[in-house]
Amino acid sequence: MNKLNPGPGGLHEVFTLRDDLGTIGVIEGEQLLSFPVKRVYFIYSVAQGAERGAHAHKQLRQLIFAAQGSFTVTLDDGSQIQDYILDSPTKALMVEPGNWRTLKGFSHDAVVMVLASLEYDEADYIRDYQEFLEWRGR
Ligand code: T46
Repeated sequence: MNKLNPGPGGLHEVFTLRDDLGTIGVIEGEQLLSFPVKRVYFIYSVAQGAERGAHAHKQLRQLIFAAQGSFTVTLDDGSQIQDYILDSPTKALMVEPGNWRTLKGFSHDAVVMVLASLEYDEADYIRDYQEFLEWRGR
């Protein structure tokens, strides 16, 4: 994978092999999988117009990509806000801890794939924006 844009998160190009039989995308190596994957989850059948996320994580690192369809991830580190359009399985977004994230603009067929560094733990979430800003020391 190659890093395309550094920022509050980071968009990476997924190594992609195409031939007459189809396409294989490969996520491997320590550059992106710099954490042991403890959980894989996926989100699909998203209601039209829905916005997901609206929280931050204290420890969790995640690699997010669109296995199918498209959506936009907005990352806010408390001072900088950046939109990332995930519209191809050839792109993957690394989301570091301490970023308020929102996901919106889902296509009807969107499948969000997430590789996560930790198992699910509600205690790792910050779901209040003011609390997030205080936690970031803003
Ligand atoms: C992120 C985006 C892409 C579980 O029980 N286990 C899990 O692994 C997850 C992810 C969720 N849940 C439960 C917790 C809540 O009761 O499912 C419900 C919705 O979860 P959450 O608010 O986390 O869903 P999203 O789609 O708003 O956010 C999730 C991740 O939390 C977030 O880090 O980047 O997906």
